[in-house]
Amino acid sequence: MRAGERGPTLLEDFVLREKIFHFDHERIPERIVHARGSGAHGVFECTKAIPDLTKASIFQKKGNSCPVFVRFSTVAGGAGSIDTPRDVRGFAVKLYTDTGNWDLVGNNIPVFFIQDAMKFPDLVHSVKMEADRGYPQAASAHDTFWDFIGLMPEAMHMIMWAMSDRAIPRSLRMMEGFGVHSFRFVNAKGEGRFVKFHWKPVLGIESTCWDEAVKIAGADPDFHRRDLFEAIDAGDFPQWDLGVQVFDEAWAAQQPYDVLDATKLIPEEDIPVEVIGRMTLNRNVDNFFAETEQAAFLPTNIIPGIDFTNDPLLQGRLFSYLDTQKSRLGTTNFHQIPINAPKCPFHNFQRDGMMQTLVPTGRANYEPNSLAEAGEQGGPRACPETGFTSFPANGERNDPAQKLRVRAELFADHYSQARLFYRSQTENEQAHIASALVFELSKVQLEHVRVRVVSRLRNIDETLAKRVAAGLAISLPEKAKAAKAPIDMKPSDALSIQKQANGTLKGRKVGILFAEGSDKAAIDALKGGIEKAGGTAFLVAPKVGGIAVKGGTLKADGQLAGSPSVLFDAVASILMPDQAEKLSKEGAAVQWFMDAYGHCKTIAHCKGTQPLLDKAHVEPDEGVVPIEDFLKTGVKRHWAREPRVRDLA
Ligand code: HDE
Repeated sequence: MRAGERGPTLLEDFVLREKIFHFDHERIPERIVHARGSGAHGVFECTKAIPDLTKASIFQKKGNSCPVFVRFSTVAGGAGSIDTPRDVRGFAVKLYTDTGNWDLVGNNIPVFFIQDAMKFPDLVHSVKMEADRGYPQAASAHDTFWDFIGLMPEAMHMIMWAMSDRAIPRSLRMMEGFGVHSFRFVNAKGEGRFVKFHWKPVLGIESTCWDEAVKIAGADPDFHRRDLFEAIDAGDFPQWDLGVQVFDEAWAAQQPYDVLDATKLIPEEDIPVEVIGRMTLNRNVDNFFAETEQAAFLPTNIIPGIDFTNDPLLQGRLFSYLDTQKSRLGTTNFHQIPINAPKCPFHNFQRDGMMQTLVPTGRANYEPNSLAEAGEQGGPRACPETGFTSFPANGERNDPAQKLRVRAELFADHYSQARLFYRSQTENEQAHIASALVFELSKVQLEHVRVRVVSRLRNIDETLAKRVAAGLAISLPEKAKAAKAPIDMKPSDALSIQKQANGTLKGRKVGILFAEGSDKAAIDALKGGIEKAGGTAFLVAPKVGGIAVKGGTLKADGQLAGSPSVLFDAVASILMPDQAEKLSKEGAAVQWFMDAYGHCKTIAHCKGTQPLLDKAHVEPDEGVVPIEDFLKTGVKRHWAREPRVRDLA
């Protein structure tokens, strides 16, 4: 859209702007590793039930099946690099089971370069393009990689695999896959065993020759992606058997290597691989970006019956993948993207965030809640029978600790210090707590919620509970059962604000009210004294422009109606009687003193102010002082006054 046939393009052309705007943002950050990948959908079927080993629902019955999504990848190259470099291949499987997504994020090599997650960024930095020159792309044949490797003897086993023909596969359909780490199977009795996962290609394992791989890179950089796509398209569905090596701690303890060390494999001759399922890839993606690119694999996606071990490499991964998806997909709600969303019902109290697409109903978005007691939707509950629970005993050598979702015994004392706090307050402060509770609970509409809180107050202080119950006009409920009986601690003055009040003017703000005819010298003297003591004086008058006072003219900092006494820590007034008389018909002026009095502030005044004080019902007390005594009295709350302005019962 332009102004005239050959005129300037109009900003109004939202069609142009929206199209270009969207195009400008079509890319997301590529994966820091495994950037180049190819994905496909399929199905997994259990071919042998293993309920003795795991309670995972998918393995309970032969024939159980679930949809899967698989993404194969190279590790070092960028998203647009070639398919056939010498490299490890990623073999990431997402199984959408009926108890949630299980992501088995493995490689085509059963061991890894490093033993501990701490070294992963170093490994990846060393193999990627060199930092200054930005090359080589998708290749490990360069200084920094081999420098790092030479300094990391633990990498040598993996190097054997990476330098073997395994690292130049003929086809993605002809690669083995490995979970690499020792994972754990947990059965319904709660017994745990170690498990290593293997994917065995039905087509067998096949590799290229190095010379071939190099030539293919030029002839068809998409060799593997094309091969996978075309095979599935032609109905020639690739398949893998899922095998497991299962062993226990006693067996592990006998081995000359640590089963938690990801640079070690378990020879199949020692523990045979038992086949328990078969995966068939039978559907290409409809949209590469929406599915393959947005697929977010997380080793933390596990299901009841499968658990982690203390493998330090695995433990690091448990953090890393969640974190990386946030930066790659831009939002904590990446789970909601169709390729990542579970295909079984799921519930949680996670809410909001960028790109939220779900519209949860009801007000239950926290746990615990008792909304259901009032017939409201209370939301999901943790279910120890069907939900995920962590395997408690780590069971590994030198690790006597138990993983428990618990709090230590003494944490069960919930009341002793609440009682200490309440009992350390002055009478006024206790009254404030009681009225705050009455106010808050009076706003609560769910009767049982209100009653439950009062029943808990009885564990803190019986009089407090009684006061609140009386304030709400409800009968005192039964005392809530305390997990641990509270003890009486010695009250502490440091917990009370009032017991520490010192009357200082430092940092405090004093409002000084004046009007026509007020004594400028007295105002200046008061202001000077306040400032000298570190406070601020703020002049308030019915009008802000300069007004005639005794001794000259004076400008106010704020107009009376716009400068209520709540803005000040204390107030003072220097007024001629006729002006005070006049102001006593002025709501803002009367309220000024009424509030200051009601809020227990120091009120310093000259004699002339009296008519206004009378109108505001300001009664004499130790906080209502002649103007000359203001600096001596200081800025504090005169709590002794409070029972006269408020019912503290
Ligand atoms: Fe990964 N790895 N990794 N990794 N990994 C990623 O996650 C990481 C490791 C593997 O197709 C990243 O989503 C750390 C072992 C595959 O989307 C990142 C450590 C194994 C894929 C990440 C490891 C893998 C990734 C980058 C050491 C084989 C591709 C983008 C503690 C068992 C998944 C992403 C896909 C991807 C971190 C080690 C396999 C950065 C910190 C060992 C197949 O989170």
